[in-house]
Amino acid sequence: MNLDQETIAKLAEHVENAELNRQEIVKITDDYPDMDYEDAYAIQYAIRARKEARGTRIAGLKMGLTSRAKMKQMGVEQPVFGFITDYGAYAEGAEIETSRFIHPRIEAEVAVVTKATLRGPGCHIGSALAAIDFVIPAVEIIDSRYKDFRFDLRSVIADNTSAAGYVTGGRMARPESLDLPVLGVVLEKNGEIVELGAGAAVLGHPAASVAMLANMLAERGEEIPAGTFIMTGGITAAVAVEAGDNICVRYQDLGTLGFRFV
Ligand code: 0L1
Ligand code: MG
Repeated sequence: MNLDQETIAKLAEHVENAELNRQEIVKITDDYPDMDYEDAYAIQYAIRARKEARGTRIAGLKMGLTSRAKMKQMGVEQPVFGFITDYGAYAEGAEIETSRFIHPRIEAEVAVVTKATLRGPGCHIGSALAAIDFVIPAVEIIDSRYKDFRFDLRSVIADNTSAAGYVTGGRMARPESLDLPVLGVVLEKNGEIVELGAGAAVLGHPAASVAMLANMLAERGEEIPAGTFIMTGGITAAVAVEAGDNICVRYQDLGTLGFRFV
């Protein structure tokens, strides 16, 4: 680590305030070029602690930058993880206040809920599938706190991987009833198809993303407890949204998830 605890706490407050006040900031590596990955996760965990101290419940975990295309674009080989909150949750049919965000984008994903503890290292698709209770459609709302969504990997980790909200709905299914890599997704905005994808966009298999999360947490001496809700990562590219947009996401075998921004 290159930053001291006082700086970590100061940056956590700075980035969290940007979220709470919907005010964009410049990426923090501009002022702290020596910030390393450990510092970045320390800032993310400090933001999480600030929220928990105010009574926010951590509703689950998320993986980000899980598609090869997005990793290549960022010039990185490693996906990232973050947390999601109780106040970020929306149900199918929701009217989502666009003013809660700075410049929101949505990504079609699948989420899973686990039924057994998952502990790395050495966690693989098989162990992840055995630990998944069910799969459910989920659309992530990302909202980088950085100006124009311009950041580097360390800055985005500190900013809780742009996590801002998530909409769940559709139909749950047991993982063994699905062929997750070829599970098709169609994302429509205002009646027009804007993105298409299949589960394999997520590290080849969404369960591989769950396994990777367990292995990344193991490096910190942590595990994924049973009953954890996990957003596995974007199947489609992120789509910018604004007030008035109607979103409909069709999932093969898992129903349809609709909501709108007001
Ligand atoms: O969930 C994601 O894949 C987003 C990770 C952070 C990068 C971004 O804001 O696009
Ligand atoms: Mg995502």
